[in-house]
Amino acid sequence: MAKRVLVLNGPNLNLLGIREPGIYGSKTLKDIEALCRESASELGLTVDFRQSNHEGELVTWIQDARATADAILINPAAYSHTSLAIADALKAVGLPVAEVHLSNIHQREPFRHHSFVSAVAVGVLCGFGALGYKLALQALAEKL
Ligand code: CA2
Repeated sequence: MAKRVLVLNGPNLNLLGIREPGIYGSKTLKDIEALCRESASELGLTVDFRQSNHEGELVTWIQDARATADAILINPAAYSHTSLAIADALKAVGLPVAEVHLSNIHQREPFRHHSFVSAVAVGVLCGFGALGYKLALQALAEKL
């Protein structure tokens, strides 16, 4: 059976392609979803692609993934830098996690340099734009 990857996107990523293309590129979240679906089918994976502006909703989806997914790809957006709840949930489910950021968070403001999620991720990709999602799916497919 095809392995299932839950792809989670955090707050404000629904605005991609509409504002700040200089930092985040011109692709919309719909474009990134299409890229993930295309890459997943090449890799023999299925993706469940979601976005939320609410920390608790993301935590609930992560908890539910115990029964519905084999791995998690997450761009936690600003919650990367603030949310112990998301990091705890990811640790609790025990699935392989890939963390993705469109921008290189280490080239940006100091408050973006630390992510609570990184400590519970198998690996982290940042600075490759939408390509990071594709690379992360490849890495998770290898891992699975
Ligand atoms: O580089 C990334 O992918 C980030 O996770 C994006 C987050 C930011 O808080 C992280 O530090 C790095 C921000 C997502 C907001 O996306 C927007 C898109 C268009 C316009 C405004 C915000």
